[in-house]
Amino acid sequence: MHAWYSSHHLAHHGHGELIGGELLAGFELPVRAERVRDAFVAADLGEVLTPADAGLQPILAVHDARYVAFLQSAWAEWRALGRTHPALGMVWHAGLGLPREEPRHIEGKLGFYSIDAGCAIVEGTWEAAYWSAQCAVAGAQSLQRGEATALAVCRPPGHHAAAALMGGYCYLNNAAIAAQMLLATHGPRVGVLDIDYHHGNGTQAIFWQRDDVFFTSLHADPHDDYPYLSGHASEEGEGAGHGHTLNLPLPAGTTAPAYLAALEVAIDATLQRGCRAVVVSLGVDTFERDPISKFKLAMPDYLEIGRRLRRLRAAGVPLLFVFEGGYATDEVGSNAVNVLVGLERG
Ligand code: Q9C
Ligand code: ZN
Repeated sequence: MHAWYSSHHLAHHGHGELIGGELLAGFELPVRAERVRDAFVAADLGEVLTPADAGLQPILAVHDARYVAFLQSAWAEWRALGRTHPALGMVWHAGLGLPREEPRHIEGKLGFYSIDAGCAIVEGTWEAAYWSAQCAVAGAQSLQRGEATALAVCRPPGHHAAAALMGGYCYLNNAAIAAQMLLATHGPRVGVLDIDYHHGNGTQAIFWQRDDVFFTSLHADPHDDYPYLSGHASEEGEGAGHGHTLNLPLPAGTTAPAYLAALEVAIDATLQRGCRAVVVSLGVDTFERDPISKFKLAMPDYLEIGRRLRRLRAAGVPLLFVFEGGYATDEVGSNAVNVLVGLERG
């Protein structure tokens, strides 16, 4: 198996995060991706490769061109106001239900293209987000060449980003970009299995009205945790997409037995929908010592998650793992890579 990693992610750094109304040091740190890469090497699972530049096309197959242009120019527009600190929006549509028109002012644009204040933009944000997406693209190409498994060490993460919205540390939806690519070779249907602690609201939104991508997600009950506004079991997709979204919210304090039971439900549903390739949004913020989460998975549980995923492999379904959340920096690498170890070695 190959892991796709780009050091460009290091350019996205130096921003804080609004936590409970205070601007504090953020949790989404460069060391996270370094740890995942290091753990992949230490586990001797395969080679770490640097993605080629596949350009904007695979990104634009998922994201609006105006949004992508905003991401590319946001820092320069912010700097033009004389500001050198990270850019952060303060104004949101918040469901007024009124027509949307792109503002000219960067402060307006930051809000226009955000679901929350979780996405500061610094000088290197576009560079990092672009290459994070290229890791996912290269991972999808691994599967397209016939490989059974690949890992995209994406940073920044992606599953909270929608077609024209950033949020929750995410700018480009790496998993959605890969799933969209895989449709060309593994259609008519591919799956996205999101096991990050938080609901993959951006991915859900992107495929909400579509029947070619089956989205299923295990996450904290949104009544009690971020992203609060989506991820309920009642959300099943709309129009042609009805029945192609499956949310499995779980309560605070969830441990392995309930978690693995929900994972089996998600795997069953993915097989039942006839998905011929699956993108796993691999967040390990379900860990008991994660600083922002309330599930209680222990280190060996990640091996077991991988073992359970063998059922997809046995059905001939290739798997692309796309790194999402996970903020316990000492264990994030082992936890993410243990999923792959459980899958490969049982
Ligand atoms: N007290 C990902 O894991 N802040 N994003 C939540 C809860 C935002 C998480 C604060 C968390 C975003 C990719
Ligand atoms: Zn998360």
